[in-house]
Amino acid sequence: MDRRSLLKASAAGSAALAAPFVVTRAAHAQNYKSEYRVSTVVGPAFPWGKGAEIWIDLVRQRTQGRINMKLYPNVSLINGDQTREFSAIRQGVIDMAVGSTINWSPQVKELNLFSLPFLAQDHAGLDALTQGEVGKRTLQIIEKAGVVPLAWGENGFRELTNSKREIRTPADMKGLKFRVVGSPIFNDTFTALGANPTQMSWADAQPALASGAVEGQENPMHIFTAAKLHTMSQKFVTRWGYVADPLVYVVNRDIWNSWSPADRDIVRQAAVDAGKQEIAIARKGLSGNDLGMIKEVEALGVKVTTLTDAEKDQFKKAIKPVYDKWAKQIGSDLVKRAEAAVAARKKA
Ligand code: X2X
Repeated sequence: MDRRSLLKASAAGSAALAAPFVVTRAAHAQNYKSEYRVSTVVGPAFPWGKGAEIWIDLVRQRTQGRINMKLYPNVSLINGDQTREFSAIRQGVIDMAVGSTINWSPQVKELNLFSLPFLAQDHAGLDALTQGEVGKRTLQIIEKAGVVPLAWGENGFRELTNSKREIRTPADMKGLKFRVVGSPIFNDTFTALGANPTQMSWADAQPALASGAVEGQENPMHIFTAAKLHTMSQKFVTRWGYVADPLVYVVNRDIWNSWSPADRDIVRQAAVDAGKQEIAIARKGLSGNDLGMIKEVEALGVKVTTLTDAEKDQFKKAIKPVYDKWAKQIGSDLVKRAEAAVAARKKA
């Protein structure tokens, strides 16, 4: 072989070898962003933020860094206004998120399903909802609303806390000022219970609790401890288990479509894996024989009251009109299926 044909041959060889890499790298350069912004309300000190962090790490490892996600806690991409999160994901202001159905309910009314008081009842009931047909339908509704859902996570059962007194009956709530999340069903629920609710973001809730502008709030126990709500005069906790707050791992549709099918599979599977781990973290100390979280809260000088079923019934009775009103708005069919799924659950 003379020098020219040798050069040609080796050029062809290296071009053939390099071609797939050139194509993928060019595709990445064109379609893949150097960073994908992941929104959450709270950071990695909380199970919720930790669950997002696990997802981010799994995707980075499994894509060898092709998909580089970064956590933006405190819904900072939308200045803390958590009820705008869903619209922002849809519009591409946010690329990806691990979000609460509560915060997305103003845009997707069916998601109020999970805020129907005393629907899920316990962890098995929540699993019966999210892991069954109702969960599938809910994810389809999110998809139809323009965002790609991948997996479930969990914030947790939202318990009642306040600075004034032990709450065992609706009468104990009378006139107390509660911060509630910015989804109108919560306003209706607390009003029906005789309390005085004010809607505000989580960012505004903490200074309002600290100053005494509001006297109480509702959030899962892990939020209570990680945000140190006992330092904001929250001396009474009532475990009433009225709302189980699931999370959903999602991606903006255009971002999703910009990835190769193989990368989409990786991101989806990583969300499923991260979600499972996150749910275990969210339930730690709060399920089965492990009630360590309750002891932890009591050790902070907080009185923790766990309602009996008979006591819960009084609350259920008081909020029945709210339940019925919202069941209609959510869609009676979906609500009936949800009630049936919970009734048929395998109790732990
Ligand atoms: O705002 C809240 O209470 C929180 C942090 O639980 C949610 O985002 C639903």
